[in-house]
Amino acid sequence: MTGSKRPLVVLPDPILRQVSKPVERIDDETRRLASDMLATMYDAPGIGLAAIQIAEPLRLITIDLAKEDDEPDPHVFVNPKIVARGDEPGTYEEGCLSIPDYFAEVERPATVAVEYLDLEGDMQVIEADGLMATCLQHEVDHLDGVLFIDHISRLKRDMVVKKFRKLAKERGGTRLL
Ligand code: K1U
Ligand code: ZN
Repeated sequence: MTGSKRPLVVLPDPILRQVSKPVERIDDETRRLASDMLATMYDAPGIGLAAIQIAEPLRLITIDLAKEDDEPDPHVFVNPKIVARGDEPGTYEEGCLSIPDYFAEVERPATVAVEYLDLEGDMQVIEADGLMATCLQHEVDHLDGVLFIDHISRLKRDMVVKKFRKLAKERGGTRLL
C-alpha cells in the first residue's frame, strides 16, 4: 500500500504536547495511517515518525534506519511500550521533524526493550541498542507529549521555542506541507 504524504506539525503547535490514545483496533484505517506516516517520513526525510506529528493522536510510530543506498526497512509499532531500560547511558545528536533544522545531544539509556503490536495484531518484543534504541525512545516520548528539547537545558529549550514561535508568526501557522 502506497501512502500519502501528510502535513507535518511543528513547534510550537500545542497538539505536540497531547498524550496519544492507544490504537483500539488494527484495521485497514490503521494500515492506511501507517502507510501515510511512512510516506511522510520518507519524504521529509526522517528516520522516525509518531502519528501525533501528522496530527493523529494515536499510539503508532514508524521507523526506518536503512541507509540511503540500501533497501528500505520500514518498521511499524502499534501501542509501543518500553518495558526495560538498560543501566548504561548513550548519547546521540538528535533531530526532530517537528523542530526542523535543530539538533542537540541527548543522553538516554543505551538499550531498551519495547513491546508492541505489529500490523497483524501480533504482540512483538524488540530489544534495541544504538540508534534504534534512541529512535524508539524519541518516538515513544512523542506519544506522551514529550519532545527531545525537554531533555536539554532550559536555557537552550527556551531559545528554540522562542525561535519557532517567531517562525510560526511569520509563516502564519505550525503545519508544514
Ligand atoms: O521523530 C522525529 O521527529 C523524527 C526524527 C527521529 C530521530 C532522529 C535522530 C535521533 C532520534 C530520533 C528524525 O528523523 S530527524 C531527521 C534525521 O535524523 C535524519 C534525516 C535523514 C537522514 C538521516 C537522519
Ligand atoms: Zn521528533
